[in-house]
Amino acid sequence: MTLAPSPVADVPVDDTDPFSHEVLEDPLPFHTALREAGPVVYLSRYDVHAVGRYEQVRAALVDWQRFQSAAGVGLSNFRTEEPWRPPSLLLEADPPRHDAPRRVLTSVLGQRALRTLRERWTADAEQLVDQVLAAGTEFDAVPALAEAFPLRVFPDAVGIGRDGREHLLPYGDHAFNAFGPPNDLVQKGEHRVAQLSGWVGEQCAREALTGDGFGAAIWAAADRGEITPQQAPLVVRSLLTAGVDTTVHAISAILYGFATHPDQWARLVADPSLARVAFDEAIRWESPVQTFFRTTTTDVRIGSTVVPEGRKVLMFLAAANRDPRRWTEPDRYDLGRDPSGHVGFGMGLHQCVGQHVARLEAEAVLTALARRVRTIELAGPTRRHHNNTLRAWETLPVRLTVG
Ligand code: HEM
Ligand code: OVM
Repeated sequence: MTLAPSPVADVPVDDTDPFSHEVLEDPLPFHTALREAGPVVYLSRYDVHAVGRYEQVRAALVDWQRFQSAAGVGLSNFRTEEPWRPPSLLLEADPPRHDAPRRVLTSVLGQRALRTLRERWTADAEQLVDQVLAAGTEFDAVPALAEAFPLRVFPDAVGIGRDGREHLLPYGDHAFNAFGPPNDLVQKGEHRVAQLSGWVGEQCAREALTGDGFGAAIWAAADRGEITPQQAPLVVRSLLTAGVDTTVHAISAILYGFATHPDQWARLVADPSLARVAFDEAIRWESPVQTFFRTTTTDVRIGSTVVPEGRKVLMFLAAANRDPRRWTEPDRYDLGRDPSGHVGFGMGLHQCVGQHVARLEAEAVLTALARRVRTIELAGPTRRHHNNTLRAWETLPVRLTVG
């Protein structure tokens, strides 16, 4: 650790590339070093400041006035760089522009919509689990469950057509890579980005959407004047960007948690009402969305360091979610703890507006599995999927026993 000059005090400097394959394969040692180095660290590789402790990550998340989103929540600074697509009206907006789209999505994804979906998704999950188990008890859980369930229910819930749905995961994967630096992970997506963006854009038109989904509800809000007709397609785009890969990797995280903590699976089987805690604890423990950036709107003091105005700050949600200053035995996947307060969905104004959708999907799958599956174990070598923002699995071979 070296120290760099700063107006108030020396700030710890780290030259690690957090978006390198080495760190993406196993980010935990870097997260520990970041938290240990201090409340804020300068990442010389990217000329940004970073926070990894729970207290500072949470403080930045809730302070939207001094840590803005409208300059982009990735490394790229929209004040000086052209965004790769028109910015999100939610994620990449500050008040007051953020307010109306946010109100619309809060209502569209609210209690009433989810009540009707709960019954349908519970039945869909039972059916999928029956299908999977009928085909065998040893399989790769990523395609068979983690990808299959969200792809079975979410595009229908939004109301898009059947053609081209295979574009959803690659589009989301690229969007989450694009928050990072323009490294090989971004480059590998670039040859397809025009085609993928074109397809996603077409799905957001009123004519492309069924009459009864989230998409139609967003257009209905435009008809009522709550957002403009120009805004409606971009709000639909937010669902298609943020709503698929995230839930896929969250379900993978849950299955990996249980496969490596068999005592916790026994607990869930004995008490299926723990499905909700199991989901939030998995979000805390794995943090499927690992990081987001903010941009300072003024000089901001963090600890004894002043981050100047207009600078990018990288918030490590994943490091905060395992900060021993906040969590006891943070590395344990433990259904006995209260995971509330984790920052895996963010916090404050931008806190995930789709979290109840994600929770409902995961609860449906978990409840269906808990009814039939006695034990889950890993059945072979696992492989990570690397993404600049997401913590993900490519392969999770599992062996189940049923009874
Ligand atoms: C925002 C994570 C699922 C839609 C966020 C943020 C996080 C996050 C960390 C905060 C971004 C920030 O503060 O800058 C996750 C995780 C998910 C998940 C871990 C799965 C377990 C979903 C789903 C949807 C969705 C299913 C859509 C149905 C959104 C949108 C925003 C958002 C639109 C922007 C909200 C705003 O800026 O006001 N999500 N998300 N997410 N999420 Fe999710
Ligand atoms: C969006 C959005 C929101 C959350 C995450 C995200 C790609 C995108 O509004 O487009 O990641």
